[in-house]
Amino acid sequence: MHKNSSGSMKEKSSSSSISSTSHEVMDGSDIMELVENEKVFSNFVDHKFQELDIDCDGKLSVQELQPAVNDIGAALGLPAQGTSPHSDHIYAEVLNEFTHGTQEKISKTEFKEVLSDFLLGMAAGLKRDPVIILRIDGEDLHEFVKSPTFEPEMLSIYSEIELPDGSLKDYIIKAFQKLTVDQGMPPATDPWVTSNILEPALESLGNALQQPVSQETFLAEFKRAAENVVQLLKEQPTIVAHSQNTFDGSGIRRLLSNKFELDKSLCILYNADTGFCFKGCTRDRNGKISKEYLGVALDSLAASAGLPPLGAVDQMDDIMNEAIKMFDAGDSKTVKEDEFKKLLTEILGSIMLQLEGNPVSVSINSVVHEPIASSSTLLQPPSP
Ligand SMILES: [Ca+2]
Repeated sequence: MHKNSSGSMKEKSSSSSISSTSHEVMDGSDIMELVENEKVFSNFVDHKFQELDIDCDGKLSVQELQPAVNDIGAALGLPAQGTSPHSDHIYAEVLNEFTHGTQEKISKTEFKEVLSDFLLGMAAGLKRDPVIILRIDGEDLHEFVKSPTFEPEMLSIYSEIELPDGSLKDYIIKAFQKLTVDQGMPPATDPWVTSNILEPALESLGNALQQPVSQETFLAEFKRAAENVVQLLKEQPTIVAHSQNTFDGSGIRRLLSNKFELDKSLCILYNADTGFCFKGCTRDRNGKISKEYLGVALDSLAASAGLPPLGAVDQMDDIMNEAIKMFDAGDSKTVKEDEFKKLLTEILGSIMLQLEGNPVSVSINSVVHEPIASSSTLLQPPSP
């Protein structure tokens, strides 16, 4: 597998539930090295800045910052801008970090500060939840299909599928979506996997897919489809970035137990100069803040509390929205700033208790079509 020149991918030495023979780990240590080496990082920033400063006026406009914002998005694993309101919201936040919410041009110093913050944040995230790069070439899926656990596992998946009017094809597609990289299957919902692997694999089953749905037809046709998938993966191995993130509330506990850090985080929400708090939130004539903004405020605190951004993980969205709803009760729609901060702290506390009782573990698998280190030009070392 491709390794970039700085060797940011390292062989994973510890044991892992992933059985694939070909996998590598990104743990952020190389990003850390880049940012902490003043000389190398300055050189990196100079190069990036020059590349972005199209009109050479020594400042970066909102327009000129776009490629950097897109790169950060790609490095965070977001889909392209404009494909989902959730991720667009995060792109807007990234841009806001650079421009502090204004439309003004920024200097190289400002650019360097924000870039360094992003990269360090990214490195810390990778350290906590390393990303494992898997090359899925059909071998593991082949093993799975041959193994004695194949039948019982597929029957159990079959019994979980609820498609009252579904065709045999619908059942098989659903079953592929339920397989994971552990069984050697790349995420079947990925558009590239759907059109290059899954659809051709099913097409060659032809009329067999017209049969009525039963345990027998499901097992037999799924097996044939899986064998086709093995063949297609052999011809077009798929690179998948896999990470396992556990949200257990420890990040919130750390934040809440450190008053200084907490105040600092809450302060970010409030800009003393303008009298405005975080993005888009304004106060009414009486200086009160609408409780509608609790969600946005929680989202702004997410990173420092070890939580995913709202919209990124369904199970976490449910927990966070539930907590907001719980404290959003009461008649008054607006509250004073102190009360707002208190509510926010209580929401965090409630999410913490919930996660400590029932940690949420999510497995994130995304297909990368190029070696990950070059999928974002942000992390490419400057050319000599
Ligand atoms: Ca410029």
